[in-house]
Amino acid sequence: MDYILKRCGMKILVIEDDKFYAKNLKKAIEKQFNYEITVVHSKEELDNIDLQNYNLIISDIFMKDYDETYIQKHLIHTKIPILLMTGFPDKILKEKISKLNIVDFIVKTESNQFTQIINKLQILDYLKNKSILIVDDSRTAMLINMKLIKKCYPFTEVLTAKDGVEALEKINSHSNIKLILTDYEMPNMNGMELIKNVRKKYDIDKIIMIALSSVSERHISSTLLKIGANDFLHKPFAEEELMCRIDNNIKNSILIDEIKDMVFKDPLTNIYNRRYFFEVAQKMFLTALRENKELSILMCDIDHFKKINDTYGHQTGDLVIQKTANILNKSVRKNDVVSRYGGEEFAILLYDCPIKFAALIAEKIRKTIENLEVIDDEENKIKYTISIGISNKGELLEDRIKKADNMLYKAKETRNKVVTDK
Ligand code: GH3
Ligand code: MG
Ligand code: MG
Ligand code: MG
Repeated sequence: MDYILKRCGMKILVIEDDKFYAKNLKKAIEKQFNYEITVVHSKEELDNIDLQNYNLIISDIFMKDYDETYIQKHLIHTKIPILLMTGFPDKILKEKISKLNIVDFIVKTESNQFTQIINKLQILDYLKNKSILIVDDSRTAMLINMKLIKKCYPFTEVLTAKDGVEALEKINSHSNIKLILTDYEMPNMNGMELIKNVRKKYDIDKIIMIALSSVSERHISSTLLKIGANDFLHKPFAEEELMCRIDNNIKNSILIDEIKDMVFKDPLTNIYNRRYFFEVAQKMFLTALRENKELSILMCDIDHFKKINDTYGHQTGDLVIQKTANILNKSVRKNDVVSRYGGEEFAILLYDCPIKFAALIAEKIRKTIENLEVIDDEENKIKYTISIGISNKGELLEDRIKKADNMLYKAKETRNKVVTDK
């Protein structure tokens, strides 16, 4: 799927004679995505369109003023991926349009209206910066699956391995693999062992594994599912069935990500919330003890924040909280955790960070905020400061948080200050 989503700014052409349906479809897509949608309702309009300007075509197969042969003739030379909307994609229809670059059929029913299209667009968007790994010892099977995947999905990379051993190597050296299609019977390491090994490190929502096998013993499929395959397909299967399984599993992943964001992220700042802080802090604390690493905790609180609210209003207060969250996020490493602990309070976990470095980071944050000027909607220029307490001591996580909090309390004696637990 070379064209789709790769160019910046996604442009979609919708070919649909039902004006009411097209208008609502355009609205539904625009509500979710920042895509540019063009709708054509008739042959004349379509004749005047340069298809090369689009990344994706969503087309109805039957239109009032022409039959599918027109669509077929018009779209046959384009390499732009097509999502074809039909009432029922039967074999005869599929044969007729087999030369078109159709990447999926959208089955229109009264109940699903646009959900199928929106889901499909979500899935394609989600996969554009992820990779897939196909594991099979049969070169023929591998090539067939590769061709299908490359045609129908916008993965950044399509990786391959001829057995479980090679697959594990690829997984270790590529961090963005989201989906693995694996054969069962392979030399060196079979699909069962591969799944077991992958699951030691990656949960079923991190890497999706779909097992494919022609073994006749039916109990194999249930065992594969029980040890951690997300799905199973018996060979031979229809290409579209594989695509449905992929789509369903990716959709689940998207939903899980959304739920996690809702549970663990603060909507105002989009950084993690207090719940996530405790969830991760406990794990990090134990890992640090086990691996003999230092874990520093920073408690930060904006000074005289109430005054900002009282002087400029709540909205400006919110803006100051957002800016602060941004600065905190930018001041730490990728694996550190910044969370909104309360109203204008933030807690930061610095993993493998001795207290001396933690103090330097805190001081940098304090200075950045001291030198910052936040400008609100009414052009008010707001100056403010932050106080920070740090600790890396305490046998229990709760003790360490309490100690950092005590240091913050001390910093508040003067404000605009960093106090370290020495
Ligand atoms: P100190 O220097 O001692 O920390 O004083 P302060 O005014 O910053 O602290 P105080 O705890 O007295 O007041 C915090 C205020 O933050 C009170 C609350 O109304 C406000 N606040 C809490 N959450 C939000 C929020 O999400 N948005 C806005 N705008 N204000 C909030
Ligand atoms: Mg095999
Ligand atoms: Mg405060
Ligand atoms: Mg406070």
